[in-house]
Amino acid sequence: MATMPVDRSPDSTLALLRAGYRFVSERCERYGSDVFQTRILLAPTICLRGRPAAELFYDNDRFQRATAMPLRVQRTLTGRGGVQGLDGPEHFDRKAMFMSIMTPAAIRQLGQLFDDEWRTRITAWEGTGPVSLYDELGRLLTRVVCAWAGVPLPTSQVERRAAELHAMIEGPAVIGPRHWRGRVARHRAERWLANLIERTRVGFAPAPAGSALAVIAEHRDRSGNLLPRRIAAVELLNVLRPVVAVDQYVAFAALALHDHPGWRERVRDDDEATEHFVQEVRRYYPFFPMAAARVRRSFDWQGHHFPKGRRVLLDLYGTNHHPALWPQPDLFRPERFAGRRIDPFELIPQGGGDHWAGHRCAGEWITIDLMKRAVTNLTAAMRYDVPVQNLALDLHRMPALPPLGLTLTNVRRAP
Ligand code: HEM
Ligand code: MYR
Repeated sequence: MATMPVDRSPDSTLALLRAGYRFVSERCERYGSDVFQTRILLAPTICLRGRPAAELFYDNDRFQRATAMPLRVQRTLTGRGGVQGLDGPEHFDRKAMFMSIMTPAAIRQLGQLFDDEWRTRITAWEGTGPVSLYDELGRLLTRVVCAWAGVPLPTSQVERRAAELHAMIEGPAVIGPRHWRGRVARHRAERWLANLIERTRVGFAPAPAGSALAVIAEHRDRSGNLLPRRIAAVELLNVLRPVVAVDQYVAFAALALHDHPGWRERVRDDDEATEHFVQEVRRYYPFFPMAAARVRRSFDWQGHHFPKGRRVLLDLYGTNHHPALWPQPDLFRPERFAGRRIDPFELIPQGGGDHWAGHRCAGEWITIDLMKRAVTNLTAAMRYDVPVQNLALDLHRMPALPPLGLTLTNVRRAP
């Protein structure tokens, strides 16, 4: 049996929070191994990166999700009782509920709402002072996703709900007030949506057929039971929150256009170039750092023992930057995608494997579609300046973002 390298520190939780996106890769480089064991949250934890590791991690016979997600992540980002923590047939049915919302027509409809809203907002941005792209897009996407999902949202509530959704995304991997803001936000948002689910079910808040609200409110499990309203709220949040999270990728796309201005021309009227650009933004920029699972039954792999119950973390960011998969991984080069088949275990910013059978992100196609539209809006629909500001990405912070969320000035409609 090969010995798995072991990180000897008594506990690495703080080291992980401090090191951020490079935590796993730094140790893999030190040990010369894409598998090692450390202690996180006071328990032995196996960390993995790379293509073979990703393929292993998405094997449902070997791993489960029940009890895998740290509580601090559940209390902020994911909630409790939702699809992320389910296994087997229960997961399959719940996931099918999400996938049924993601039809090509529905994705197009969301995209059109996004484009319409973006074009309206350009007029509002014209003639105002500096615009924080992350904040503006957060509000814009909150309005758009609620309209699309059938969730009523008065204009007076947009700011507040956008702030709650942001707080949930910003809370899981920090200690202190920012974490607590995430918890409070989740509590409030779940209460809001549990109420809405209830009113929808009794007919007081009718939901448009096929909308996320209708699908989730009416979903029945194998025994014919509706979801408890709190869990239905968690699942509705699993649609609203991550669509708003696309604002982070839009800010990254704008940052990439700023740092690589040659691409502004290349993406114009070129769907393929836009696609490569967006895939490279998803590969290159740090967002969802790692996925968590537990060993379902003991097994050996590549000479290493994986005991039943052990927590395992798959480094998504590290796999997207693995030198064996991506030559010069730390250069932003969209052309690397020209002629490259997208493998389900190599490019995994939103998880790997199969969308229906496993835990791969249900919203991956939505994300790509919205990002492509954002790139087109940034390059063809508007003009703007990027004033001098600190644009350094802080890889120590999860999620990472330039300090002011990318400020634009002199925004105007394209001639
Ligand atoms: C799961 C990332 C956008 C809905 C996931 C996972 C990741 C991820 C890493 C977990 C994979 C795993 O556990 O193996 C992202 C990123 C996004 C994004 C970076 C960019 C903003 C979206 C969107 C939606 C969505 C737009 C819905 C409209 C979901 C759902 C799951 C999920 C429902 C749970 C799937 C399951 O457990 O089976 N996402 N996501 N995500 N995502 Fe996303
Ligand atoms: C979503 O809202 O589901 C998509 C985007 C979330 C990004 C969150 C980034 C920080 C998460 C740290 C989680 C660690 C999981 C083991």
